[in-house]
Amino acid sequence: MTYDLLIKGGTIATDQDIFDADIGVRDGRIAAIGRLDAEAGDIIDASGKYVLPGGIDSHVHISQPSGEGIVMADDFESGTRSALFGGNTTIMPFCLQQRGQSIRAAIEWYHGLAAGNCYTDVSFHLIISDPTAQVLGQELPAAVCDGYTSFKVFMTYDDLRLNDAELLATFDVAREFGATVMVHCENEDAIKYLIAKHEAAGNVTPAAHATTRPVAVEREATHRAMSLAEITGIPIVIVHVSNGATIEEITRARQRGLTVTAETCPQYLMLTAADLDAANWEGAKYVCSPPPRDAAEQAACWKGIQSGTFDLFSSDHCPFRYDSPDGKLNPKGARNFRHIPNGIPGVETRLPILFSEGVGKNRIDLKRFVALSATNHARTYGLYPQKGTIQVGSDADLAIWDPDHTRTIHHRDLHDGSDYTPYEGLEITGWPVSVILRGKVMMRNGALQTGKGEGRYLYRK
Ligand code: DUC
Ligand code: ZN
Ligand code: ZN
Repeated sequence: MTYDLLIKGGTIATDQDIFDADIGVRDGRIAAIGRLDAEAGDIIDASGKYVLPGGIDSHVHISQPSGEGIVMADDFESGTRSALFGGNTTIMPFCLQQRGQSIRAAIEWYHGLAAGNCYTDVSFHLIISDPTAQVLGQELPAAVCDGYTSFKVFMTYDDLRLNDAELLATFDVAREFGATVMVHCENEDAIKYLIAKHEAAGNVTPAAHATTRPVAVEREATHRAMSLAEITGIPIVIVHVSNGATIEEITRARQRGLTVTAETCPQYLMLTAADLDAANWEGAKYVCSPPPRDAAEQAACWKGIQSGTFDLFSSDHCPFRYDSPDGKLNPKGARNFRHIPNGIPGVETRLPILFSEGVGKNRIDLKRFVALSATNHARTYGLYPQKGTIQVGSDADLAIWDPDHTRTIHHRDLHDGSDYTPYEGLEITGWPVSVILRGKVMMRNGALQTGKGEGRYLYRK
């Protein structure tokens, strides 16, 4: 048998090129690309379909400790299954170091949750919430050397935020050991001040989540994070950018010579602050940070996607059940926006939304879709060219898309552990129909082909 799997007759796209060819897969890797007439253990007819690199979602929260009484709606099994059905073959969730916890303990615990449960490959970012001398001097360098080469830091949330001195010290470790830093940019003191004002005025509905985190809160923190990166001399990743003023800050920093990678997410293209004002506290379904803005900011984010300002399009999948005492409607969250857990599900709908709204509506071409959905994630986080492209020698991680298939998003058809989708009722043209992970057909014509446990952990250089 020449190939284990042959994918015939499809249109292949990478971030550089679009062409018609077959793909031969052997031992989990792409062995040949061209007009291939050879024996194969399995053949997929991809005529009329696009064959794309499997999606890489580099911003996903799964089983992350989320405060007393609050439970994330996805574990590794449901989260990676949902990712798979959304055309992904790798996701990058966050391994949270809780205050007082060692990095090693956090990593071991998180591996325990992932092991044997994944439908996609996974690789962890760390979240550093307690940058003690021991953490910065020993634990973090050791983790980076072990292959945990990226971490996120927060400028907001009491139990996560780092002050400027802590950010600088953490950035210095990243520079010394060559790690990649992602920053959640929102000014916590400004948010606290605005929350107190809103509460004093009795303004505590979900809509207040957006008005206590206005654009300036994000723009100022982004400027500060980039300035601190400049002071320490590191490249920086600004995650989940929601608006035009922040994009302008990023553009200016780049013009000064700083290396800034920028990410946006579907919620900033498809939702607005008006969604948080939905009746009967349903606005809680859309509470995420930074919050969705307005139509003008959506347009600014689309422009950033088209112009190349944004390198990454990620889901920021951070799922909580809506109608549940451990989710959005927890006893306190059902009465005050301040206690609604921040985050929305989206790992399965990220790529269909970008395909339908982006490629389908001629806002971006297929090469840019591939760059935003897979290749740039692999390049940014040290997985390229093993992942994120279609070339001989790369892992055979492939998603076969039917560009003409139209279906409306309903949560009942999705595969995550939440009880809603923020995109209920959105009509999508273009869905992944089959997904291949390292040569194994995981999903075929919309049907799961395997049990959990095929996904592996990816250590990075
Ligand atoms: N930041 C994230 O990146 N995800 C969800 C919540 C948050 O604040
Ligand atoms: Zn964040
Ligand atoms: Zn996130």
